[in-house]
Amino acid sequence: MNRWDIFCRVVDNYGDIGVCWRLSRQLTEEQGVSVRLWVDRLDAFAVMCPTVRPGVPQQVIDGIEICSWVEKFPATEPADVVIEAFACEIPESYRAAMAKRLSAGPQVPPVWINLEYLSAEEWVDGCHGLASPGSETSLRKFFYFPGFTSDTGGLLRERGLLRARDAFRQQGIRAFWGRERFRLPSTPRKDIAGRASSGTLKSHPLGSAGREDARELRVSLFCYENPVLPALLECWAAAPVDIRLLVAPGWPARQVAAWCGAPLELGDFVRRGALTIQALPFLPQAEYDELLWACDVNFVRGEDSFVRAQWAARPFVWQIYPQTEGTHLVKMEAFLKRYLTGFPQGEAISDLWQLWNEAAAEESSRDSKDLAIAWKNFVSRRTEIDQHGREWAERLDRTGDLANNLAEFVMKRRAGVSP
Ligand code: TRH
Repeated sequence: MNRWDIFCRVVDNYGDIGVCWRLSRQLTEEQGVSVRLWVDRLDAFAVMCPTVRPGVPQQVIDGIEICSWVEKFPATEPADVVIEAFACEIPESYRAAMAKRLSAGPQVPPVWINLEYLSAEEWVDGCHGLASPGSETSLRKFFYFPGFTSDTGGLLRERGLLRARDAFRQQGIRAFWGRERFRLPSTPRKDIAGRASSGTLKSHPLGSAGREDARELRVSLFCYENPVLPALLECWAAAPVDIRLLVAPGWPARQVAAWCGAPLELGDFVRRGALTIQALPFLPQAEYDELLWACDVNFVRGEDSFVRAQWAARPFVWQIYPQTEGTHLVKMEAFLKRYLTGFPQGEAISDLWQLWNEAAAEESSRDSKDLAIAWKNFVSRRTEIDQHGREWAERLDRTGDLANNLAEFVMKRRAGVSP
């Protein structure tokens, strides 16, 4: 029961490894089990966890054995619990070794789990924990769904996360904004003055000193390609309050740079009108959490940052991972239905989210005026959304956390209890 193998294929982006890494650490630290994490792209993993050495096939980090998942899979004894993250299909030879262990007799067979993607759709409750059909006599694979109700596996949430968040807000914020990478220098490092625009480039009026107390709106940006982003940037540049935009690398930085008309490099900051843009590096997961706790509004995407924004309990805007035929929009609606229940100002959230996501899915017929209005409504309801976010996080907290629920689920399967 104590040895777990987690298999992760990095499809694209960072969500798959982000979830697997978080789960591995939580199982190790909180459940006291020993985890081997098999990853096919150590280079992608190293972006998130710089202590990972991509060329090293086996290494131990934070008590977790990180193994390179190579095509020619090495012979190895299967673990007691085998997690296939997001239907990544474990190697054939490994599966054969699991079956061998099953046929060997009195030994308890491994508990084999497919950890699914997160969805708020209603069918998830009925499918969570089911075994693959027709597998009664052989190895059974269980489908484990994260989710938002107590009939699902819940969400990943480290023990003490909400207490750490609250303590950070009380005592840590000032020091956070004073850190080198978040501090603003007194003059911009990049001159985009040549760009044809109605705005002006200025140095930040306050420089690095006193920023913690400044009454600017701080917004973090982590998104996919999004055709309405330029319209939002225009809207922020013309805003009546100062806005500081903290931009993640990759798609966010590339699109913001295109709008600025110049590359946005690490440590750069540019100012146009009311908007100050600051380019960030890819942060370690724990520091990214702090960024979400520290900002007034968070733009997040995919799965893991979306969940972290909910634990941060600050107003957030989600760009869901785009799928063909608008399937993702159905999933977003399913989430909004749960999230906005009992919140009378829900339209302030759903209007902005819909524009942010629909426009990315199709050539939007709606113009930037719609977006400016939606943003204005959203930001003017910030206090109510903030309060709602806190209540929502407390509600989610009561459904327990995924790592703990998973450990209990495994224990029951071992004891022969049916799901
Ligand atoms: O990177 P993503 O777009 O991942 C996506 C989704 O998971 C999607 O569901 C999946 O199908 C697809 O990948 C293959 O977004 P996500 O899920 O938010 O993952 C990003 C991870 O990166 C998350 O763990 C947070 C982390 N992160 C940092 O650690 N530091 C950072 O600076 C940033 C911006 C993110």
